[in-house]
Amino acid sequence: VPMEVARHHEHAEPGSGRCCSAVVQHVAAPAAAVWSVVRRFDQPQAYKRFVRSCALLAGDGGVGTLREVRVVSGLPAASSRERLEILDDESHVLSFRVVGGEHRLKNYLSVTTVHPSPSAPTTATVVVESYVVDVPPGNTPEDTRVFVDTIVKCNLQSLAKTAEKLAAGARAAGS
Ligand code: A8S
Repeated sequence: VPMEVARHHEHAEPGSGRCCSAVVQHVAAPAAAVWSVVRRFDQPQAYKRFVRSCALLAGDGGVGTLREVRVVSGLPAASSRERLEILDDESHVLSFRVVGGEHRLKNYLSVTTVHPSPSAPTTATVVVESYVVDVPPGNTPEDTRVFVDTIVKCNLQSLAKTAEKLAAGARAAGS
């Protein structure tokens, strides 16, 4: 991982009872198309399949915005309250923190970065998402990592599909 990328994903050394991981996703669309989907903190349902609905409780999509996400049934969760911590349109960095809700992922913090692919910088993108979270009582760090990695991988695969469709539409329209 280039230094440039690693810099944004250096979470403070997780103490005991915390765990962290990172997921990488390749996308066959330009970084601008991917970022246009990621940056919409008010619309996580545009690509996160576990999100049933999202309402803003404060803010208008900038840093400090608070959202309440309701999740689909079948998960050990009902809702999540999340605060936007970083939204950097130049470096393509978004970070949010979970500040409440009915679920087991206490103190979840994630950072997502969007990079032009080194092999095809104008047409392909690499997305890196890292997180740190408390290990829920009764779970192991490994259990927790498997659970969260699964959700993040699903989200990033769906992000890739969404951005690829968006880019294909833009090409067809001749823009
Ligand atoms: C994200 C990432 C995660 C979301 C988790 C890990 C969550 O929304 C779901 C199930 C839970 O048990 C926790 O970027 C929580 O959204 C799908 C409600 C936080």
